[in-house]
Amino acid sequence: MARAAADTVPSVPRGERSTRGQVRIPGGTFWMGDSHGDGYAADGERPTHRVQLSPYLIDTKAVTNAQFASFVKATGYVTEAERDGVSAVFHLAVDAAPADILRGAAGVPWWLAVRGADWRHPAGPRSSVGDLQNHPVVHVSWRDAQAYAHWAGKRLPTEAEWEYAARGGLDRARFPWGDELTHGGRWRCNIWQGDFPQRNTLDDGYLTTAPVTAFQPNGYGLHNTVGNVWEWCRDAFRATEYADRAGEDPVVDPVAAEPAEPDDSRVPRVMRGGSYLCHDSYCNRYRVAARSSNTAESSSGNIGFRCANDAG
Ligand SMILES: [Ca+2]
Ligand SMILES: [Ca+2]
Ligand SMILES: [Cu+2]
Repeated sequence: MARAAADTVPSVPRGERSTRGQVRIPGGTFWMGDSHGDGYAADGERPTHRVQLSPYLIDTKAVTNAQFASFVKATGYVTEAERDGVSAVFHLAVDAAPADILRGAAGVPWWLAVRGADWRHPAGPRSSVGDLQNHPVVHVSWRDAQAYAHWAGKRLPTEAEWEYAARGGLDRARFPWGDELTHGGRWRCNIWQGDFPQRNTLDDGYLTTAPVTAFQPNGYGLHNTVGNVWEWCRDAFRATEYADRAGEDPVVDPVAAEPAEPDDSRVPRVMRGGSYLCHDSYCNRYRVAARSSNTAESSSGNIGFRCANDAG
């Protein structure tokens, strides 16, 4: 599905600046990264370091199917998954004719390439978003997310902005609400319960996406930062990013250096927050410090995004 750098996504008109659905995050300094030793070394969640951010705005919710539909209706935008004709769907969620189920991905057999899976058909051609208007849009690439933000008069958050907002004012906590995963036996986010990847007990109520306002918001009013869907951030991803910042204290408004060819579809871009597939047995990235990435052209049924804005 890789394509040449020159083959960029369709351009859309720049929208007038909009702060709709956004909350103002006051500037401040925080400890960025994993203070608990929970992370996978290869992800580069350490060293922890102090980051100082200017005030900014960020969406309290991930972009929904209804919102993305408005964007598509206004611009005629066609997503990368639609142009490719295929996207990745979790095997227990697939709703497609056998002939449309193309193959499993190497090393991650629970992901199936499904012909006709896209944002309108998140589980495959037989599915729709009719009942999922308030769920996060998925099967959107980083470049699709960029296009939406451009049109909406917003922008993607930097990785540092995402983490600071997800922390909700708590200092070095593991989750947006504190250090304990559950509270009185109740789930506070949408991840996986049971035996991954075959049996999900649905303790939290959801096999795949939950509505964007499911579960309590954090101290800044943000819903579902961890769990539900991964969220694209603006930055290019490098596992050595934090190590490279060593010596700066605090690091002020960090943004990863753009690669030589920023439009290249294969540039790895930061994703944050983990998804409904996260489970301690194989992927504990449902923590505020957790980092991951995917190439700018990639899409799947568990990647979405939320937007940010300068404080203005
Ligand atoms: Ca779940
Ligand atoms: Ca999320
Ligand atoms: Cu995960």
